[in-house]
Amino acid sequence: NSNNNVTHVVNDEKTASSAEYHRLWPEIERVTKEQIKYAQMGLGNDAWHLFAEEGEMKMYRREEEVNGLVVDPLKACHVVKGVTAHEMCHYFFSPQYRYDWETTLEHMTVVENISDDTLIFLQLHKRIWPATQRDALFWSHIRQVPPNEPGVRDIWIVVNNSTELPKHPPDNKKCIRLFLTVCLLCQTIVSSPKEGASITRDNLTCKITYCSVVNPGGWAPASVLRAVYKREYPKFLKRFTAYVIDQCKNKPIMF
Ligand code: 6CM
Repeated sequence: NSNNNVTHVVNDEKTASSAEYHRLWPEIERVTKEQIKYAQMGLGNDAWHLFAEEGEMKMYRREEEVNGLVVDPLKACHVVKGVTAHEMCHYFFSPQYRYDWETTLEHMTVVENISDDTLIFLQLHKRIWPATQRDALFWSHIRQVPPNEPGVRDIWIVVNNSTELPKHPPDNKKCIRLFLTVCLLCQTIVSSPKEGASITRDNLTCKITYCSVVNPGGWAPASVLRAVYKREYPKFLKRFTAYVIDQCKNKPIMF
């Protein structure tokens, strides 16, 4: 275990993350940087198809298949008032809130605690008829990202990316392992309060970008999968953002 080798590092500087001594660290670093770039480029030049819109929320997808399996990439943006990027990401990352907002879950466990900002989750998702049930094993990493535009106070991201663990091999009979790469990138914008007044939640706007690519890992009927995604992704983003607003409303602001 590479974590045992770190005691010789005597350093007063706060390290960015204690996960940096973990075997997965190079991958976490690479995928996180890629996801920051991917989320920040917006829709880029690719042909995205708007499939759901409600208020400030817009959801786009591209129809893509790999070996006959639907892997449609999804990008969504949303703007919510009264919460910070850190609060949004905190509720998305932390296991103790997951059952409150994640409606596709049957069961969830943290199988490895790499550090305060990096966990490995094993999740069993609800079965979608007529397909075999799915599970997912993925690392999840939360971090602050330097702001790159004037007007943006801070940026936070959570990245979820499938991984493997010898202790938790896929069953592939009663349950098929799916593969996911998901990110939630949030920006805080703070409007100036009236002269002399302090910042309240009325001054906060959080801009959200959510990106997801899920490979079902084995056969699943394309039309059923696309119908489930079309219904479940908007439901997820609305429910999750409403949940965070509700959780935060009577708490001090967490920047
Ligand atoms: O990003 C989302 N959730 C995170 C935490 O759980 C994580 C998980 C992603 C799993 C994506 C796979 C979903 C499809 C699995 C089967 C769906 C069964 C639906 C049954 C409903 C009754 O990144 C939010 C994911 C929102 C997915 C719609």
